[in-house]
Amino acid sequence: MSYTTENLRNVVLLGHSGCGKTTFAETMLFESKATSRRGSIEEKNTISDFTNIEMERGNSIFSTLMNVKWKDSKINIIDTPGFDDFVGEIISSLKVADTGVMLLNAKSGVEVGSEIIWEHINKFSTPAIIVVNKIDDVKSDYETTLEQAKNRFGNKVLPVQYPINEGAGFNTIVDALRMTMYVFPEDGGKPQKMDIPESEINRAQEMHNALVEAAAENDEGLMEKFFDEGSLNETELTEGLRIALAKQEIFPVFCCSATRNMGSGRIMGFINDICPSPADRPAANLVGGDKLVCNAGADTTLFIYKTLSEPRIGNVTYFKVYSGCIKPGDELFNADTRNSERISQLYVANGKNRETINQLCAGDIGVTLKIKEAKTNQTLNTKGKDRKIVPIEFPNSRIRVAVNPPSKQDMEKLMKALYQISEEDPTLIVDQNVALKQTILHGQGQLHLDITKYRIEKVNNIEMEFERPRISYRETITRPANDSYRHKKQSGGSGQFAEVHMRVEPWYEGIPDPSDLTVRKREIDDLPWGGKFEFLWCIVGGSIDAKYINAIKKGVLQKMEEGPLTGSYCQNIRVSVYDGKMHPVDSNDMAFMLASSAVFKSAFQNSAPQILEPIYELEILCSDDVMGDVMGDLQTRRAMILGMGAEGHYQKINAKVPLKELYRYSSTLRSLTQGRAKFNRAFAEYMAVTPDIQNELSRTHQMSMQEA
Ligand SMILES: Nc1nc2c(ncn2[C@@H]2O[C@H](COP(=O)(O)OP(=O)(O)O)[C@@H](O)[C@H]2O)c(=O)[nH]1
Ligand SMILES: [Mg+2]
Repeated sequence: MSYTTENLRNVVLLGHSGCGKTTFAETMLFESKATSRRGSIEEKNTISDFTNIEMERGNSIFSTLMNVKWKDSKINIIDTPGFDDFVGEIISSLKVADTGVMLLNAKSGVEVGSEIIWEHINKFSTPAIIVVNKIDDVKSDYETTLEQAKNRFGNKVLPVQYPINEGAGFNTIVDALRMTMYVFPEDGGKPQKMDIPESEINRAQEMHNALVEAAAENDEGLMEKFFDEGSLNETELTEGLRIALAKQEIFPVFCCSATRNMGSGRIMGFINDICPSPADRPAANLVGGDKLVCNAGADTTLFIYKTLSEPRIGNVTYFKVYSGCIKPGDELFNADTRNSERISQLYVANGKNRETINQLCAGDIGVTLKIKEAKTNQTLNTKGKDRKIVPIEFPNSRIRVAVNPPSKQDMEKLMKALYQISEEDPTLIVDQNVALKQTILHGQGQLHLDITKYRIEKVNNIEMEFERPRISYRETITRPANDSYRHKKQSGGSGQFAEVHMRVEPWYEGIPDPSDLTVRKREIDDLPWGGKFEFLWCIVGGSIDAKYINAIKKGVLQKMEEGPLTGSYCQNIRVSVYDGKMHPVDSNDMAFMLASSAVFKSAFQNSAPQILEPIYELEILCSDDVMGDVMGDLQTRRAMILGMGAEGHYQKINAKVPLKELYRYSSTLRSLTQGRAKFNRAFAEYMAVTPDIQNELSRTHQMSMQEA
């Protein structure tokens, strides 16, 4: 059966790893009768963590789509992994969700992961509710968790419920919105509704009043009514909360025990009554600035937020319908690849279980198989429409490692598998780096890379080793030098002859022409590896024919691709060719190329060459108590501190650090701070290395050249 847009609710389960998201999804599925038995993490039989790797590790790695029917609604549920290493799965799920369900662990309160995820919720402006889970735990502390949530997420955090008897004996929740007390049977499920006892009535009433006020505050009509009559009726209260929640003016808080199956029914009821349908959300942004309203009656637009390759099935494509409806057999047009795609099968999913469906309408989330080429972030439209939903922006990578198969024969297989994974996971970047002669994997954290290795080994059956990645250095010069070289070869019949005189200089923006030379021709190249190369042809009197210009330039560029010091790319150099000699018979392009390479190399070595290393800018956020350790560690990494100061509840440090010193930084930071820090990094610039590092690098290079 197909649901209308108004009856759809798309929720994403978010929270620090281990707070109970996957278990909560399990209780929602069971309570809504989407499943007939409740699985658990311990028994490795949850609907959401269905891949072998998730079962083996006992936590989520991929986002999983599920759906339940509750009252009038179809609730699409996306469970996400909690670790920041899998941020790609978190933000792609947030892209298509209309409500965030933020789970907190009642025994540990607001954790680092919770704060990181809350920032993502804010960035997406997603309305959110908070569920405090594990109320049955002996160490559960609802009050403290609620206080921390208010403290960290702001005073728009408003409790709807509180537990009466948290801990091992937990079975009762007071609901201040309904002004009802729920008492759960031994094994959870449907609670008995009771009057709130005398002893709790004041506290419940106070919470109720706060909710009424929040409901009235965000709508003028309701505000007037509230002032006139001092209260709101149930319909008005619901309406007011709906408005406030959609505007992120309230973040209501609920209680739950996912393992005991207590509390999820009421939360689904709230999602049905008050959380926004896709039609209640702002229109989607299109590339180019236009907006797309979620309207089932309009032309069809789908957006792919995730793909996964399943054994024996092939590509599984997850999408949200942003406009119109979709039926099996529909022919769509891919706005990114310009290809036509036939949607032959249409499904809704509960983890790995798929059920065919004959239509999905605007706002709904579904699955299709076997579409040809479509990838994450692409938009499919009715023929004739060219809409592109603004793509998900995946973050920069934070860690890199070189990979190798144990034997060369396996390289091709390994590459194929890695490219396959990186297609499903846009936060994993595979770079077959010619300059470094290594294959570099860029990812979000050590766990991210370790999981990738594990997948390659277990799923693809290919051994893979991690290796320290080489650094992409650059070479340049710091003072001018003149030099000349004569290439002469007499071998039997025809010989080879070319002589080139050349000046090399450091190039900089606005460098004046040489005062002692006449520039006849000028070429400035943006080098593919960054920096500039300026080439001046200053031959007067025809000592070298102009037909050799290209060969001479090519000779220089060849050397610039493999610098004399370390074999790295050279940059920001000006070359002026001002004299030379040619031979009427023996001169040719090859001879001039060889002469030019040779003279460039020797001139380069006489112009105080300098090795440059890549510098990254780091932004580190950490809690106060670990600030000292983080700073101390940075000091050992040749870091230049650019600034530090408080940002919200974090301390923020900005620093520039050489890439060489960032090897395994993500793991070090995690263990140094017990996870209470996170960082982002981006390439900043190339900077000169110190003389001792330069000596060491050139020596190592010379040695490796001799070995080779
Ligand atoms: N006591 C208790 N344990 C829970 C509850 N919910 C989940 N757990 C346990 O917490 C662990 C992590 O749960 P999981 O659902 O994988 O958390 P996720 O990482 O957020 O998906 C598992 O061992 C669960 O059995 C709960 O409500 N109470
Ligand atoms: Mg999970």
